[in-house]
Amino acid sequence: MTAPETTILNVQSTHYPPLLLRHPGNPILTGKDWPYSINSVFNAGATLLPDGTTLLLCRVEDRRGLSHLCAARSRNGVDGWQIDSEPTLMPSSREYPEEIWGIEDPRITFVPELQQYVVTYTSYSRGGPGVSLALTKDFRSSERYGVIMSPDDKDTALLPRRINGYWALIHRPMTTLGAHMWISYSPDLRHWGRHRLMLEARRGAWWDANKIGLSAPPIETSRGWLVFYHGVRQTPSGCLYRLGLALFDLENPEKCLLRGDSWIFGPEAEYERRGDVDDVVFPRGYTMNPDGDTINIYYGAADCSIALARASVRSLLDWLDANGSRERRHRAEDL
Ligand code: BMA
Repeated sequence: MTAPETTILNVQSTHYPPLLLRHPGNPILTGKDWPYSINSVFNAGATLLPDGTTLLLCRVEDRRGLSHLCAARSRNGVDGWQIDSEPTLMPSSREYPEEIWGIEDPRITFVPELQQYVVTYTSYSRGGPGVSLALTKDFRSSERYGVIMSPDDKDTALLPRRINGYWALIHRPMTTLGAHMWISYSPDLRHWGRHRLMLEARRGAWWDANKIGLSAPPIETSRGWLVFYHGVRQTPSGCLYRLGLALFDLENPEKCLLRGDSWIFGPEAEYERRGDVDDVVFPRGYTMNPDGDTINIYYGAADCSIALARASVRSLLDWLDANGSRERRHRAEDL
């Protein structure tokens, strides 16, 4: 007799250190919560507003298959969500033709110098997914800059402060070299250059072989930028989206200081394993608790719902010290 699936999964998960703890109320937001008719809600950017309210800017897919963004606000970041009664940011293909097939996967960075939130998101154009940027003070109105990285490019976030006088953007262009994380710099958020390869997908059988991308925006710690990234493993039955961890130099963020070899979080719960796209955990944002250590990580589950997991920054850094290695490009064992 075969053991029930949940038993097998629970046994497996006990072999991993519980770095990210799932909230028992998961999933915390689904399409059923929406005030208007949609297909699904997932992949939300997250931030804290000045009054302590948690704001999620959610990717909402309508029943044509096209996505827009919609804000949900909650006092405790877990329940009691107040969801905008209509889309907060709609694709506007007349003004922005690159948004013809929708806008997706926002990430939010509060930038103290601008006293604004910078939202970077995927604009789905005829040429494929590109990167667009908008500024907002309140998530009610926004100033849209349009496309800042041409297709095929996605998985972006802005660092919250300038590095050596320049804004820094992490992104994931698809090139003939593969799907790796890059960083680019700009004097004004509009013109981007000095493109540098930041983190490479490994090769062969690795969990993060061939395709990786930034997850939530980097977390600034005294030791460096702590970065969650996703690895996409192709299998005969589809892709597996899992989460890994790396640390980058504070003043030279293209320099990787430590990279974990194994993934730290992967699809295990039923709502992560089964959905419109099976086996996907996809964090897009986090908020920090007043203790300065506990983070609330909001992630899309199976492209169908939004879930929450908690982690300690100190424990993540300890794990990297114990399980990470200095990143060496083209390590012989990876090729
Ligand atoms: C990625 C993005 C995400 C999505 C994921 C899994 O390429 O499109 O929006 O969650 O695939 O389908």
